[in-house]
Order: sequence, then structure tokens, then C-alpha cells
Amino acid sequence: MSNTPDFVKYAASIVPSERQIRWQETEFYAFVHFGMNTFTDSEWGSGNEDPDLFNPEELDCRQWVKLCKLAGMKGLILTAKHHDGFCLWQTEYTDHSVKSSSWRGGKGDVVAECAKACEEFGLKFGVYVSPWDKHEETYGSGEAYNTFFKNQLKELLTNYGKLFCVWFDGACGEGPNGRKQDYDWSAYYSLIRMYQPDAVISICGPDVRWCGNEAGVGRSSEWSVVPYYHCNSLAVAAQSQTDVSKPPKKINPTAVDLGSRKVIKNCNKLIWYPAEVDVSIRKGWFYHSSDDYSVKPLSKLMDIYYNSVGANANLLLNIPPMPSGKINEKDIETLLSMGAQLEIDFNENLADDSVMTDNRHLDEEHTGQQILEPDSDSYWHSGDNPEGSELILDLGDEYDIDKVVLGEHIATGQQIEKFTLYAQISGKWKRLEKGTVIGYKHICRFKEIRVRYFKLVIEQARCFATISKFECY
Ligand code: FUL
Repeated sequence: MSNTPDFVKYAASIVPSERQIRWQETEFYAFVHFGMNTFTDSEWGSGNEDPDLFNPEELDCRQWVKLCKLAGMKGLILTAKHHDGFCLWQTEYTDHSVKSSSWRGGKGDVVAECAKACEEFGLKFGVYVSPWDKHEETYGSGEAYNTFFKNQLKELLTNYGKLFCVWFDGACGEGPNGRKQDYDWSAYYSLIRMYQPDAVISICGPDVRWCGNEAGVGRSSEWSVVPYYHCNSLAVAAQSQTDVSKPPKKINPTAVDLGSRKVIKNCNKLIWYPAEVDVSIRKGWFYHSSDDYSVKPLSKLMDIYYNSVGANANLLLNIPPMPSGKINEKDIETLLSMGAQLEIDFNENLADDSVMTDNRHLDEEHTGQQILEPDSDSYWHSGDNPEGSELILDLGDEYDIDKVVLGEHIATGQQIEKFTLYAQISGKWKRLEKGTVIGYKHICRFKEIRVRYFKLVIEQARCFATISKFECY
């Protein structure tokens, strides 16, 4: 410990805010892209669409939310305003909204309906608001647009109950000769902190990091403590989409590693900035009947789940409703099977009544056995000599197991840098996985084995190591 370099001690000292911890626990939630594009069969609108085109005759937000719940999701983020500027709520600040549509005589409010349905079914609710607004004429003027945007934000922050997330997109397709708006990010953030202090501000914001692609690909080592410059909104915008026909496809290979010692060594400012993987269940973000055959199969969705939620990231899965205002049968089928698969995969934690021993612990409140307590604030702590720590789990009997879920107690930071998981087979320790990041959650998957004992060895950690989850399925 005394040999730990200062930059490693510094990284070890970075902890998440309470709101980031609550967000991390949300794990898997829906993105709902619904708006003018749904009715014009496009991905990016022009901003000049006739509001009357918006006419979801059978709008059924309860159907969306019920489905999300059955799919195993814990929240929903709705596109309150996409790049075309059409607002799904009764805003006072533009006519380009549901108010000008003859849908429900101009009295409809999708944000209100969706927020209500989320409340009814116990899902968290969040809003996507595009800073880039193709319709609004003050866009590009600086101050006037910032005032307009803050007014709109305030409506969303104060009229729709509790929000768990405000999602700011970095995309802008104005091109080099287009309008340039200088966003007053800090004023936007202050408003959100003032009215919704528990909401995370994602992507072009300080709380949640975009994983860097829209293909559902997470990093194998997804660090939550990363250099501060990753949360610079201008940098995020620069990596985002600039042309509707060219969605960002892959993680930039130079950014595969964002937080190992090598990367953070020369950084003087680090931040807790955990990753979110956003991906659509279909080809597009908005509904197009031509995409009905591109609904991702269950196997693909499960892979995405394991590579995001199972790899220290959250999963934001987009489900776009049809112009009717309902979700298509094909998406329903896949989402229901995903919910059922998750139930099967995590049916019964076989480590519930087990015994966990360790070869060191900080004190009697932080022994290996504490990991098995259901409360997320009970955890094992190695003390300040983490390397070479071992935890041995005795299930009491042999069981068929193909997954072990591990998690650090992230309220005390991200510490573990290298670990190995073993199972005892015929009296010998067999290596199941050698990894780097554990973070909030890491799911080790392997070919089913019949096993009674597991061993977790911490080979490298920052200042200490903690484990708060060790589950077997
Ligand atoms: C992108 C946008 O341009 C897409 O239309 C979509 O909203 C996606 C989630 O973010 O940057």
C-alpha cells in the first residue's frame, strides 16, 4: 500500500454521487423514440413538418410501460423533443408541438401520459431533449436560444413528477456552414440540479458517459473512473452523429481503454463517469414498417445485455412505437422473451445461504460473509493490502452453475484491476475467468459445471478491494 503511486491513490479516491449510484442500480431501461419522425417515416426531420401529421390515434403509453416491465426494465426515457424540434408536451414556448396538432383537439400530452404510466407501473421516468433544434428560429443566436431551451427544460423538470434522467444528445447535423449554437451547458445543468436533484444528466452531461457507439457494444474493461475531459460536452458532440446517414458505428479503437493505470497516469483530473450502452431493438431509432424484419433476435439482445449490464455498464434499449401509438407485435414478442430469459437466467441465487471465507478483511464488519447479506451496503473489505486477497464460497452442496455475478461496493470507489475466478472441480481449482474491471456488476459466464466451491482472487487493486455481490446461477 505504501508503494501505491499517488495517481493510483487519487483514482481510488473518486466515488460516485448518490444519484449515480441510484442510476447504476437501474441497470436496464427503455429508450422510446416517438415523435414527428414516426409519422414521416424518417430518422431526422426537417423541422418544417406540419404538426397535424402527428396523430397517434391509439396512443397507449400503458402498453409501452407494461411491456418494459415484463422485459425486466426498471425505467423509461422518452424523446420529449428530437432534432426536428416538435415537442410532445404542452409547451408554452413554441407552437411546434402537440398543441398545434388536431390530435385530441390540441390537448394531448405524450410526456404527461408516459410519466403517469411509469408511475402506475413503478418504472423510473426520464426525458431525452435534443439541444439541436432544427425548427426553432432562435437556434444559433446564442442567448435567445439558451433562454428558450431553459424555459422548455423548466417545464419538463417541473410538470411531470420525478425524473431519473435528463438525456442530452450530442448530435448536430448543421454542417460546417450551418447555424452554430453556443449552448449554455452550465445553466442547463444548474436548472436540472435545482428542480430534479436526483436526476442524472447523461451523455452531454456530467453524470453518465455514452459508450461511444450505437451498436450495443460495450468495452471488455469498462472503467467508471476516467479522465475528466471525457465529460466535456463539446468533445462528446464532436464524436456524435453529424449526418443522419452515418450513425457512429464503432468504439474508436484509440478509446478502447479509458481508465487503466496506463491511461490515467498523466491525468491531473479524474471523474466518476460510468458508461451507458444505447442501442435500438431495430435498425432505426424511430419506427419504420420497413424495419419490421430487423427486430433483433433474443440471442442478440441477450448478448448485448451481458456485454453491458454484465460488464459494468447500463443498458438503454430503444423500442420505437408505431404511428398508431402502440408497439409492434414483433418487438413485443422479442421483449417478452427477453424478460422470460432474464427470469430463467437469474431465477435463484444459489449462493444465498452459503458460507464465504476470506484470507483477510478490514474488520469484523467487513468479512467475506457480509457479501452474502442481502443489503447492498454490506460488503467485504480487504483492508489496505488487497493484492492476493482470496474469497472462498462454499455452497454447502454441489449445484449446476453457469454464471457468477460479482460486484464491488462502488460507494467506496472502483478499486479492483485484476481478478481471477476459480471453481473447484475434482479437488482442483480450475480457472473460469481472468479479468480486469468488476465495478458495479460483472457477470462471469462459463460452460455449466457441477460445483460446490468457488474462489475469487484479487491480483491487483488500487488502495483496497471490496466485494458486495457474489451470486451464483
Ligand atoms: C443520436 C441521434 O441523432 C439519433 O437520432 C438518436 O436520437 C440517438 C439516440 O442519438 O445522436
